[in-house]
Amino acid sequence: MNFVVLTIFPEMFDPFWEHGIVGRAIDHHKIFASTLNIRDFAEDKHQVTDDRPYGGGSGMVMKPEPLAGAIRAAKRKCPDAKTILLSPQGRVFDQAAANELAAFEGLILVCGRYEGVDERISHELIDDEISIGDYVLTGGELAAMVVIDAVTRQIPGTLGGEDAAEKDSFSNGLLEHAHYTRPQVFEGRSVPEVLLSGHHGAIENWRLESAVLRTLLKRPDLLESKLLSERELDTLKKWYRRIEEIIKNYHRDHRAHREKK
Ligand code: 4FV
Repeated sequence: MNFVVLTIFPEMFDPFWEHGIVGRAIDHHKIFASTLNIRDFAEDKHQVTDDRPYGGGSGMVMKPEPLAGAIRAAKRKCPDAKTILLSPQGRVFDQAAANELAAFEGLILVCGRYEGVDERISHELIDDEISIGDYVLTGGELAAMVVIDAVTRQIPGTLGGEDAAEKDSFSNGLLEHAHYTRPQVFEGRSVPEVLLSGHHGAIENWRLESAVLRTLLKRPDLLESKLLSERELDTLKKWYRRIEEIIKNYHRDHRAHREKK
């Protein structure tokens, strides 16, 4: 995977290329990453990359010429790459998009600034538009880092264990189970016994239940949009019955309580 980032602030990426999973993936040549400064493709001596909007209004717009020059230079460098503009108008980025983009030879990531980029760039030179969320950033750089980070994790060999990415949140459409590490007791709270049992079957069951319940409590929308496995469905039914029983017992006890009064 070859990432080419087009930005007027390439220095923002220096620390990003040097740390964590992305930094190690670069060191181990699992991914290649570079930036192109859009300013270097501005034709005037002041390297201007923005101008006032036609039709008036506040803010500035990124000029098409420097952007076009930078994109064409990146495509020469990485002909099979997909060119992506990071913008609030894009499809919202998620794990499925990260998995899909990880299959490409390369990604050219165009970072806008100011109010946005001249529309004629989107038509001619952009293959896909991606948004990291429904809010407005001051620039596309942070969005590009989010995409690079999530896509890099899907490149085989970049995470510790081979299958680490498969066990991720969202990889099976559920949130991840709860995680614990030493000490066994922290401020009076101990680790669930089953995780100390060494009984892999029981641990796996516990983790499935933990993932299903956390998803039910925190992101029930994910349960509604996913094809549930037998075991996931059984876990939900078990808790459905449990809750039914609690309600039934509550009414029974409440009735008894009311009748006593
Ligand atoms: C954005 C987002 C985003 C819009 C104007 C940069 C800003 C400025 N990019 N997901 N949300 N971009 O807000 O990707 O040029």
